[in-house]
Amino acid sequence: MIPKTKKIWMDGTFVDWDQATVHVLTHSLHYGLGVFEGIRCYNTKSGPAIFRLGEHIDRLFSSAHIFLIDIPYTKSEITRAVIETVRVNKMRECYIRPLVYIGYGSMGLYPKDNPVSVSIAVWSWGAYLGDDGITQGIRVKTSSFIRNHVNASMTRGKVCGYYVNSQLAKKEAISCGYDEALLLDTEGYVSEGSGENVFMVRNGMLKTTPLTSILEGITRNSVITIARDKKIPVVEERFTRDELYIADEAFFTGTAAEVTPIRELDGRRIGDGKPGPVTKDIQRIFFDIVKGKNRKYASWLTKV
Ligand code: PPE
Repeated sequence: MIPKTKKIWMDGTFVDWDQATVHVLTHSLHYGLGVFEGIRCYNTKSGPAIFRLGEHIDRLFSSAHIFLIDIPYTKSEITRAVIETVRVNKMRECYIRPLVYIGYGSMGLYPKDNPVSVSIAVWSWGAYLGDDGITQGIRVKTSSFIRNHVNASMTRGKVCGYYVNSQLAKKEAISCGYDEALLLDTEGYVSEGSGENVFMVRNGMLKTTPLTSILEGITRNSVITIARDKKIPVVEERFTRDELYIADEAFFTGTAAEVTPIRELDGRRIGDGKPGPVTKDIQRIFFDIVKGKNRKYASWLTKV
């Protein structure tokens, strides 16, 4: 169970956690069309700060745009509501989940005039893949399930229903004794984790998958920026699972997963089987940035 907080923002008003309910005929619940974000707020020495809030709000609206959903609020209203939700719950550090969903009205796939609703919840969420995952690295399994084709799902959108695919992969990986799944695309190239983008290090170069079949991760973008600023070459190109097997280092990125090293894939040790120097360096810089200890990237933080 996630720990309850006090209030959840629902369509402009703060509702008590236990009262934040919807009708069982809520359209999104039946057909999976809703868009959402995952954002983190970190405790810094000058108080709580939200990481790359503007980019997350932009992506929320882009997701809605792709799916022809009209969010009945402006970007600045949602931005203010996110900040306010962190504030009223007196959170110093938390995960923030804005959700845009189609409400109760008509049934059937075409939701004609059903209302579009927005909720924003916050809660404490520690390391997504465990504290040991962050420090020691995780064990990953290539999934037998394939990432949605780009013309089956619009991968620039962060859409509720897509996570059915992710859950198939995640459940399979866990049942086989692994920590996380790696999905391939429809052509057999590496795409991403169930809820993370993937990177590898080989011969001093950082490589990540191009944006075709993956979510355009904001952590991915942050890591690319950090690496380029450090003069580490970064390429965005397709690669195969066996290139990952022989990589020197690999890691996942995501808001929830942050920067999580991968120490094993499909029973093959990656590099030395522990977080490598480039991964550790990027991880350290990333955590310094989010915790407000790196002035160079101060513009990535919005004070609460
Ligand atoms: N790919 C997928 C499929 C994905 O869900 C995420 C985030 C990412 C990449 C990384 O994107 P970004 O957070 O912008 O760096 N997954 C979110 C949901 C996780 C969950 O279990 O819920 C997250 O990390 O918040």
